[in-house]
Amino acid sequence: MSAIEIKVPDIGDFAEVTVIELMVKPGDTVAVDQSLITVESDKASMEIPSSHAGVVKEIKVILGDKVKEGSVVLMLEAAGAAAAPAAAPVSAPKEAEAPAAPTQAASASASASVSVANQAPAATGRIEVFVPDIGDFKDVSVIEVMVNVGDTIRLEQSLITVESDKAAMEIPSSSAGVLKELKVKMGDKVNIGDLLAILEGSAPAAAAAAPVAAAAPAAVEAPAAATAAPAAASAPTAVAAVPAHNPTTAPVGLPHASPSVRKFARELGVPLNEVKGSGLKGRITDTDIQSFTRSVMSGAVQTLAAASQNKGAGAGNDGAGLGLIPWPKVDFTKFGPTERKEMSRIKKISGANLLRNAIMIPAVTNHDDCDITDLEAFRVSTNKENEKSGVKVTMLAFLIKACVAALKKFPEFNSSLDGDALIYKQYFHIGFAADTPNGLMVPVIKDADKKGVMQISQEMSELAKKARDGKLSPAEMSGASFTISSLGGIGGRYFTPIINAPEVAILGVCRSTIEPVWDGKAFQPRLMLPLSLTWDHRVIDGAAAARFNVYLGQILGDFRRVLL
Ligand code: CAO
Repeated sequence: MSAIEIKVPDIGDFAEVTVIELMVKPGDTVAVDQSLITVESDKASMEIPSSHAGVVKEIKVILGDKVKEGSVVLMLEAAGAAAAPAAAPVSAPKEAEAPAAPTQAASASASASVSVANQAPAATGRIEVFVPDIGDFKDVSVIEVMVNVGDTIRLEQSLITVESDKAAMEIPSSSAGVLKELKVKMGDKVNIGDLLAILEGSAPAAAAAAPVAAAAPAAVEAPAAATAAPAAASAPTAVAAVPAHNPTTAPVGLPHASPSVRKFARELGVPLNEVKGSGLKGRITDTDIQSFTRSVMSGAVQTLAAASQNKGAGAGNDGAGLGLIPWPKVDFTKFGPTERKEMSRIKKISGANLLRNAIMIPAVTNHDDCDITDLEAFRVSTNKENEKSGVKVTMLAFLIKACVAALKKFPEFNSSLDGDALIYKQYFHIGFAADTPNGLMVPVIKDADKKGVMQISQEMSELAKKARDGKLSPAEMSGASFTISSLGGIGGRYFTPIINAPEVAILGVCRSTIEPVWDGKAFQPRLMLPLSLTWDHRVIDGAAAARFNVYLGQILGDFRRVLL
């Protein structure tokens, strides 16, 4: 085994390129021709492949570094037969593989390029634009068309983006004029010399002298290095990939991403221009593609295409963004008379929130019953005593106080997820679901730990009235750290409430009923309250949820336990 330097090979007539992506790390085993880093010039991003197989010992570049031919990219411990023979060091791929006097060739091409470019804007009349020399690549795919028929094209303006398996490159126009016809479309395979577009030139007549030369792409304009570059494994894809024109304009509207990332996005059907890049200068990385895909799959975002498909589909997402089959569209009038009524604004808003919370939270519900016989007797007698005060103590107010005690004992139920961390709230703001003519609303009792049952009952009745009258302020509906949804006044046994994100749990309560409960000697008639606790399994375990319910039941059974 021997350590060898892997250097940037001949990258054509680019003096310096920027390292925009590191694709391997120390310890990785790399194969011959495996891409190591991605570098970028103004026009093309290109992956630098390894000329040898082996294990990466040390990376010699960091993101943002400027590198050029000969810069050391990394140290490799070469392995087995793939290792370079000592006589042909990897550090000199160009000399070893491209002996055809690259310096002179390159400068010859540069001057040819200049002379042609000088003539180019002079073209008039019909001008054909061809695919220039794109090195020794064949059948590169058109992955983006950047202009439309009728556009006025500047000299050097990028017309299309093509992609080989190693490099994405923009093909600029060799002439100025109005685009009359585009001869390629997305997905076409193109080669050097293919007719790309037809322009109508508008420049001075001097151009007539060499219209074909101006439009002709290939031999004259190509960097000679490209033709000199052999097809060896370590051959500098960049050289071959760089389009003939020197860049004069920055790419417009093209998302920044390396060829492998573009390929990855295409495989997943991710629209690259909708992905926010987190890399250097906003470059889109593999991780960005993965996060975007996850967000779409979870329903957190929609692609623009899915959004426009769903437009007009009412409040609902039709599931296209999740890869589900579309929502059934039925002509109900076939089956009987119907009437269409718009949903209330509140229903539309809460519907979208409920959908997100139902899909995104791995929620589980634990059901339990607790004995509130004594508590109910106390509540009834308290209300009798306080009849004249006008404040009626409700079971829900006791539930709020009992939940505060349970939240103090099990603080993760009073938390929220923040990436990989939990935010533990040291306040106890309890939301309660209120049924209103316009739909479900959740007013919040702030600092419930600091308030007595009487005060909570009074605030609840005021907030519930405001909710029914549609007069709740946003502040009165925000900041909850835990929510209770009580159907006790209506009926039912158990249900599975949906967590009100970013909270991590919600308590559902149904109607209490007298039931026979075995006390060890006999069945006793006891008032039993059904509890349904839904919790976020990312934050809470089933055992903790069962303990929460048991503790809550103990408190509701005997409030003196709060003092313990
Ligand atoms: N068991 C038995 N009786 C109960 C009870 C329970 N768990 N909870 C309340 N009751 C009784 C009350 O004691 C009251 O009886 P009286 O009139 O004889 O005193 C009666 O039911 C009505 O109570 P209420 O519903 O007016 O008062 P509340 O404090 O229980 O609830 C509020 C207030 C605003 C939460 C309630 O009116 C409400 O809107 N509930 C619906 C919540 C909801 O829609 N949840 C579902 C969300 S998920 O879609």
